[in-house]
This record gives sequence, structure tokens and C-alpha cells, in this order.
Amino acid sequence: MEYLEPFNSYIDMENWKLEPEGEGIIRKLSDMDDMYYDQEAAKESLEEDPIIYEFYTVKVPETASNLLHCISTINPGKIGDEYFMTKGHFHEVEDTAEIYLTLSGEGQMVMETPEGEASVIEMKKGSISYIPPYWAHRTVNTGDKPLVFFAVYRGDAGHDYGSIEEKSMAKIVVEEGGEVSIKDNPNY
Ligand code: M6P
Ligand code: ZN
Repeated sequence: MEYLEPFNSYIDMENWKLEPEGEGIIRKLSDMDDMYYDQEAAKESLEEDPIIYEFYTVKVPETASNLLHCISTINPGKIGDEYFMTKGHFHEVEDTAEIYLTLSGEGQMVMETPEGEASVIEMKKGSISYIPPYWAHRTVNTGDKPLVFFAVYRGDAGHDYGSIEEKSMAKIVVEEGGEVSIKDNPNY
């Protein structure tokens, strides 16, 4: 039997950097501009093309018996009145859950089933958000500083962006009169 050696990674709790850095992905607005409901605002913001979020994953084998884990940072900001957010995805292996532990900032986790049932739950320092099997998930930063969270999921879960790239998600999170407001997506 060949065993994987136990090991540590570290989160720098001041700068929210993973050490060692792992595999990093940075998403700019241009990687996901058609996901925002206000397409005119998205087009305008494309000139600047801000970094919306980045995440760094610890390298482990992507098998059912391993747990992938990563740290994500979503920057504060809005496209029109819709807050910066992740693309959102289902898992390719649909019957797999995920846990998000929020380390800093404030946000909302937008979820939906393949049938379109929606659920939105808060994220704040110390919240442990449970994403049950089958639910698509997207994270939204509703605060004025970075939203940082640690995620853990089955190694072979994979990412399915298909339907979300087509029609985004059922619920949008927007600012209305200085308040966070959850609304039906007019384009869904
Ligand atoms: C979290 C995890 C990752 C995911 C990332 C970005 O860190 O859920 O699996 O890739 O957020 O989200 P997305 O893939 O939807 O852009
Ligand atoms: Zn996931």
C-alpha cells in the first residue's frame, strides 16, 4: 500500500494567503461578464475589467477518497447594483456536498437545485455554511472589505458551470437604498 504522507498547509490570518500558495485562479469581470443581470453596467465596467475574486487550492489527488480544500477571496464592489460574486457551479458528481467556513467579511451564499428551488444564507466571520448534495452554489460579497472563506469538498466532485453560464441563477443579490436585497433574476 502506498500512503499519501500527512501534511500541513497554513493560512496567513493577516493577509489571507495560503502557504504554500497552491494552485491559484484569478477571475476578472471579463471571465464572467454575462452572469450579471445588468448587461449595460457590465459592459461599462469591462473597460476597467476588475479582479472579482481569486482562489487557491491545496494540491491533493482529485479522487473520491480525498478532500480538496481552498481559500477564496471575493473583492468588494458592484456591477451596477449587483454585488461582486463567484461564477457559481453545480458539482459534476452531483451527489457531493461542500462546506464553507467564513474567515472575514460579509456575504450571502446563493444556492439552487436543478429544479430551480432557491435558498440564500448569510456568510459572516465564523459561519459554517453547509452546501448539501445537488445544490448549485455562488458566493456574493455584500460588504465593503474582502469576503474570505475556506472551502472543503470531495476530491472528484468537479465543477459544472453549464446551466449557470447559460442563464445565471434564480436569485440575485443587489444593493437597494443602502441595504442588501435578494431579488428574482429578471433574466432567469
Ligand atoms: C470555492 C470552491 C471552489 C470554487 C471557487 C470559485 O473556493 O467552491 O471549488 O471553484 O469557490 O467558485 P466558482 O468555481 O463558482 O467560480
Ligand atoms: Zn463547489
